[in-house]
Amino acid sequence: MDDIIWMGNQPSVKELAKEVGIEKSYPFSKLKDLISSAIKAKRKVHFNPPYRYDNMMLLEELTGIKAAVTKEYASIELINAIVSLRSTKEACEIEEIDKACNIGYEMHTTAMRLCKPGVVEQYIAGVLDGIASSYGCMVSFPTILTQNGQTLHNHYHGNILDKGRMMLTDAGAERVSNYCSDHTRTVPVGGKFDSRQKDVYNIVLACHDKALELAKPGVTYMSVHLEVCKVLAQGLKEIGLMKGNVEEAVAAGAHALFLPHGLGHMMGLDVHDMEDLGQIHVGYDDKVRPSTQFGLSALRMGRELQEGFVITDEPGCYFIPALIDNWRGDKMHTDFLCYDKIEKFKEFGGIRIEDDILITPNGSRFTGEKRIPLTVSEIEDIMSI
Ligand SMILES: [Mn+2]
Repeated sequence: MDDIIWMGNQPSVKELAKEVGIEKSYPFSKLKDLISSAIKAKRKVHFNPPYRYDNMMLLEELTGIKAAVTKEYASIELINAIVSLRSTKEACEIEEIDKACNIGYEMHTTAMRLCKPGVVEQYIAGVLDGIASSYGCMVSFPTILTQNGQTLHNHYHGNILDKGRMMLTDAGAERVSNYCSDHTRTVPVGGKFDSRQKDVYNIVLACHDKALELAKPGVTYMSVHLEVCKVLAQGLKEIGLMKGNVEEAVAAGAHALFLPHGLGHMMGLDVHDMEDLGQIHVGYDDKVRPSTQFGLSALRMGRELQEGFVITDEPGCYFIPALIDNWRGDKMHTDFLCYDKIEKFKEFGGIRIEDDILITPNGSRFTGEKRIPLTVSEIEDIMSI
């Protein structure tokens, strides 16, 4: 009665269980006895790696395994089974992702229209939260919206937008079903790219297009990432920031000064889908193993693509002053990096472009009905309205 008074009629646990297809219920109070007898009978008890402290403590109570080490006893068989179920999206899941992307479209196009000199970042970030809420959703992760896009996960929204800077917005919507969208756009404050911004932007756009061209079933995302890095190095060579042989530069990891993260990750029921189960089980397998090289080691998704995967395509180009100083001081990759020229880009910031793509039988397609303005002219057009 108390629940009804304060919150209205609530579904019973039994009703909730039925909704997800559980026919036979078992009282929670008996769970410990059930597990104890299974352990006594030397049966393996399978559980996921817990990431919430209350679940760690509950697992300690149920299994006798100390909370501090429950993760180490998580079941690899169960993790692999869940990853294989969730990696390939069904039609009803794709429909939810498409709907989340449609809300993402409205969030990003609104951010572009509001991006004017003198506006405080937090105002725009707040409007984006409100758009998600107005569709009964929430944001799929704390919005990244900043004119300091060179900091990859910048959640500080206190700057006043300055003419001459660019605003990077990495944001998405999460539906009640928990399916997400995750897009990034980088736009010039005030609506016009200057020539240097246009040059770097078009290099990142070429990287983004390269991934779309290559992503299809049977291709590893690691190989797509590396091809994208070559497009980046080639473009930076053409504007005088890199030099030497592009293949060798990428093999050495010199381009990672500008792109210290990976091309993308699985996306779906969570924005970094299934990574709470351990990224290694989601993005890698026996054939494709993670690299330890700076930059490539941050690639979350390296394994072979299959039809039905939803992944992000999110290359970027960043000028991180502390990293530039650090590498220059250590004389890192001096055969490939033109530090005198790079020095002049220290105030540039960073650019990232991100779309969510569905792997189809022969290639890939964007998720969502409409593509968020992407090219220099598309962005300048929408920002001039
Ligand atoms: Mn992302």
